[in-house]
Amino acid sequence: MKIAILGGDGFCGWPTSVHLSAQGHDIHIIDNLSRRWIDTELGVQSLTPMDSIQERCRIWKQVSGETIHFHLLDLSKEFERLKQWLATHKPDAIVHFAEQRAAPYSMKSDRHKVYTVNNNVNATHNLLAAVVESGIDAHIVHLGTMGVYGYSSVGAPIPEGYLDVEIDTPSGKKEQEILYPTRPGSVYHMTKSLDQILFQFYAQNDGLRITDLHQGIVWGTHTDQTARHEQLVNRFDYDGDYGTVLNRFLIQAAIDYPLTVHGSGGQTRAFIHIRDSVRCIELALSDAPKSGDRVKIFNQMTETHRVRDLAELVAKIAGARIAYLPNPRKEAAENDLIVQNDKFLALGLEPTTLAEGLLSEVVDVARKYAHRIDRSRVPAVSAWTKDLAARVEQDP
Ligand code: NAD
Ligand code: USQ
Repeated sequence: MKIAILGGDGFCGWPTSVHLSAQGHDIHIIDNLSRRWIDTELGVQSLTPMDSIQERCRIWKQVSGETIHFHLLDLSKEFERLKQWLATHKPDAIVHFAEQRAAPYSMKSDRHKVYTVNNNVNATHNLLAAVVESGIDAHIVHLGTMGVYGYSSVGAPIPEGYLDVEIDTPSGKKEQEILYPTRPGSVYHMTKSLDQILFQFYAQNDGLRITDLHQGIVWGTHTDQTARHEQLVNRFDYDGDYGTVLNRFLIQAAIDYPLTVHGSGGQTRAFIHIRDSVRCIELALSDAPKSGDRVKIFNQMTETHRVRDLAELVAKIAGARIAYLPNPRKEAAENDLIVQNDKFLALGLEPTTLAEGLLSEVVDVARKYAHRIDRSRVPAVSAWTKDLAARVEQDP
């Protein structure tokens, strides 16, 4: 297939690009490199030394013999160029990763809220409108998030996208299928909830073929393909805005920094290793909906864990200390989370569990690159409200 990977320079996009290229697909990365600019804005860098996207593609050609094409394009601002690109290249499938994905970054200030909404909602809507206008029949696979549901599973598993509800009407009870209700906990997660409505509309109105993958927190670094050459290494964010919780704990342990648990650490979240994330995208591409189908929704996660349990596990493996800090986020102090993920298991996913992957990740990656860590960038200082900001700043 000819596959456009929107956001293919990012943490999930790059390993997906090389994985699909290795399988013989014709890969075209579209990215505006905004994530690299945000590193500059925040004064941080990936734990792993990342080459430019052009250099990564050159090394990939050398290692694999396959070509990955790169196109510099801003999805949220360059609608006409996007439309022309689609009409000219006619991809069979489009994988859409190209959004601002950090909840703390989206809550940093009013400017960051506005940027995140403008960037994410316009990127998704521009893509959908451009696919309709160019008349192509590409299967769109979008990376959504488990967080749209707000982690309140009311004791029942979160289903894969849809819920059957019974409604009282004057003529008696009627059954209706609805999108599982969203309750996002950050401006970033809110944009993913809005994306869902855009997808529902374009599938129903224009017959677009869309799969929405509600992904949990991705951990790990390498996949089989990124491990083939030092210069193909994946990015690894550890700072207080972009670093996700388990990857942060791993590098904190490597530099003897007390593990930064927010509040009591009673938050339960869904997780998936980057290797499984890449494989799920391959599986979703092979199982495309037909035109006229409702949006196909998968829960893309393999395990759930409580944050303090993760901290205790990393502390045990790596001998780290744990610090329980005031939580800069407005979120439930404790929650349960049960998630259905039967669809990917049925398609053949064999999950990498924390138990297997964790030790090598600590040793191979976190310790190898520990000298690149700026300790001053580790604290998470982006607060959800002004009240919480005052508490975080007072934290010694
Ligand atoms: P990332 O920030 O590393 O990558 C996103 C890429 O998209 C970057 O290369 C960025 O430059 C590009 N981009 C952003 N806006 C763009 C625009 N307007 N035009 C063109 N390119 C643009 O993020 P990631 O961790 O790779 O996440 C990818 C997707 O997966 C996101 O949509 C995210 O919401 C979703 N997701 C990520 C995780 C995770 O733990 N990393 C978990 C669940 C879902
Ligand atoms: N947390 C800590 N200590 C830290 C960092 C985080 O205790 O140092 C806690 C947070 O308070 C939160 C939980 O860990 O309760 C998860 O935080 P996170 O930053 O790892 O994940 P999150 O903000 O939810 O966002 C990440 C990705 C996002 C993706 C989402 C999947 O950045 O793109 O959509 O995971 S999910 O959480 O399932 O919505």
